[in-house]
Amino acid sequence: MFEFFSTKGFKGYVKQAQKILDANWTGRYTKPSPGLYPHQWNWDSGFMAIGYAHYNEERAMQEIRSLFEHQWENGMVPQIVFNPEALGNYFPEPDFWQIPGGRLTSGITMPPLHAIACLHIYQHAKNRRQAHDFLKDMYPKLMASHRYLYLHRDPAKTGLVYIRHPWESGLDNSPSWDRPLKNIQVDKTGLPAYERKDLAHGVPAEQRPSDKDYDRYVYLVDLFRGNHYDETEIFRQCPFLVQDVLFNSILCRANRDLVEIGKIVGQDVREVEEWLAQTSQAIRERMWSSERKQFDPIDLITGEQLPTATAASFMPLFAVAASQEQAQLLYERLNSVSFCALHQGDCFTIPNYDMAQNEFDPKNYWRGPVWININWMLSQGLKSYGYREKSDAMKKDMIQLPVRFGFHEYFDSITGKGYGSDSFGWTSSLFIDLVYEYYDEDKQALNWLGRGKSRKLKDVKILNEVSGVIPVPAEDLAPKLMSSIGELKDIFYSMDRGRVDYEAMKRSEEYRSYLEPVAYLKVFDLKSLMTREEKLAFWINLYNTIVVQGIVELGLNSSVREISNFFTHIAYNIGGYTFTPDDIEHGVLRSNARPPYRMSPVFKGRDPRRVYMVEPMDNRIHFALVCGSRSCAPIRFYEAGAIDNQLETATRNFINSSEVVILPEKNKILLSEIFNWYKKDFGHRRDIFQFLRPYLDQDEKAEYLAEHMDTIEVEYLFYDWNLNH
Ligand code: 2M8
Repeated sequence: MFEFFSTKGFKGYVKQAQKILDANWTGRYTKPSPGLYPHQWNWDSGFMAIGYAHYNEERAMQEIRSLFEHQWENGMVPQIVFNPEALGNYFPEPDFWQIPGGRLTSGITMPPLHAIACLHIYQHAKNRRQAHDFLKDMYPKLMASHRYLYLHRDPAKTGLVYIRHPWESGLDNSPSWDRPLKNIQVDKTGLPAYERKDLAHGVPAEQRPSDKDYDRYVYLVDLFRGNHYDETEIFRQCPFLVQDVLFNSILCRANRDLVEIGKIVGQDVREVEEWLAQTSQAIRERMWSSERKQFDPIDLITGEQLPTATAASFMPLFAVAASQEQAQLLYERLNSVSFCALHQGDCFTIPNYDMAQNEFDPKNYWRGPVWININWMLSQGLKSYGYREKSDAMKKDMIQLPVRFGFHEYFDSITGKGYGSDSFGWTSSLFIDLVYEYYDEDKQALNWLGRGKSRKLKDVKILNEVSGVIPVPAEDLAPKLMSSIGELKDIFYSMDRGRVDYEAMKRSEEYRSYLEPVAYLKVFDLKSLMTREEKLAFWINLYNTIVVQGIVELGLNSSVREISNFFTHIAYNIGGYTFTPDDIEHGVLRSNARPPYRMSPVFKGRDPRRVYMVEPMDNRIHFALVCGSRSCAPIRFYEAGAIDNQLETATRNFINSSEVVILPEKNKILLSEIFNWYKKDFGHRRDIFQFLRPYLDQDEKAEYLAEHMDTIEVEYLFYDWNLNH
């Protein structure tokens, strides 16, 4: 591996997304969209701040601050803060809410995303001091907002808080609310007069909630204002009280992040830890339906679960509240034709509602389309539980949907067409987050200019050097090595943040026992590898092992590029010879082909290691070598007996991941930098396309490529060198 910065990647699209946010920015907060939503929305601001955190931390903080300036005395953060200068284009506005004291807010709340957003701002801040002050300022406000929920929305102290209006769920007309809303008998004559404004902005009625829904939304608001927003009275009278899976999962995850915030600013976090423990247990135990094998909301009016098949059911993954077994069952459902399976090819993952249900509607708001915010949360959740391929496929869809179809509010899960408002805030901000997180343009640029923090190893560091006599190695050395690596990863992988705790790993007993078989390599007889398959499996596994060990031994925590000569200055002594990762990759596995952008091959002249070259080279190795960064393959153990199939799978997964994106609307294909670096192996554009074709999921994009091989424009993606934690 080596460093090279060469591509434009998503630059233009990031600019476009930033332009949308600039246009929606009011100076204090960002409107979710130019026309349809002219005020400040609660969780939208959280999502906006997450995108801003990457390039405008002032604005990210301002976004959250301005929302919390309108926090109620009881701690509630309102769903909407109205802009007095923009009144008249939305319903319902302050005249309808009639909040005591003439407040310019609505009288309900929304999923409490803000602790998550605040921690994210801090973690990405360039000005750490300022971000620390921000956290200090926000901590008591965030505490008050969670305390409000536990005090007023969980009177029975179950650990689960209730919502009292569908708008509080954020998923307004979700099929989950059909049943409880149907149970509300609305007498039209008793309903206050109102006029919907949401249909006056060019969004067709079929993409919005129905009039019947609105009657019920209004009925509930009327009840709240009639009771002057007294929570005890509302609890007594409200016909809609639901413990929602998404709301409680976000609260649970927000508690998790609030604990971290509290620790950063030196506060006693016991109260939040209790909330966290109580809510995650309640989600796991009380919301789980063992019959349907999913998490369901609980209707507090009937005391029953509300069995619906929405994407909200998967949200305990984001909360990291689901048990491993529950996560496995959720995954099976999430990765099925109901929610668009991996390699299915004729849909976008994941729609908000089960595509196999009769009521599934690919166009209608929260009743079927793909939403970027839900996918963003679920993709993180899946990654936490180790479902990296699915998580990555979702990432690819979240990036390609806005690029191909525009920065819309939601997208058709079958055709990808954008619906609802265009120039939508969180679609733009989360797109920016995804591009920065995964394609990492900025860090690339910094490193290329030599301004990144990198150091050099002076001498080659042999990682398996031990003193004393080494006994004869066990025969199954390679499997032994890999299984101990797997064990290490299992133990030190932190579920809630998706990180490997390399520090703890280094100090552990398990790590010491992993080092034992590595020492044997010194006396390993490389000639005992007879077949091509044995050689391929051995060298790929070894490459992957040395990279992981290098990361641990050198104490790297963000990128292998912290050591500028990482791939040439760590090594194993194997059978008396020194092999660096570059020797293994370019010398052995690429049959001593010249490394890209270098003058000569790694094995020069009569280098005795030449006899171990695997010839002819197999291009698929590029998708199996774990180079310790996020853009390369996930770690796997390769077996001689199965290596052909394993390499096929690795290649297919890579080619259908976010490293290869075909954009028919733009007549463009975005390709992993790997294809650019290894032109020598893959050839030029037509050869690359021919290589891709048999692996690509057979969908309309693959067809497009086949038909436009001569004209399609190629752009290479930024390579993400962040550690593949
Ligand atoms: C939608 O909801 C508002 C009411 O809150 C509406 O339809 O008027 C939802 O998608 C919600 O989740 C979102 O926060 C809001 C603004 O984007 O629009």
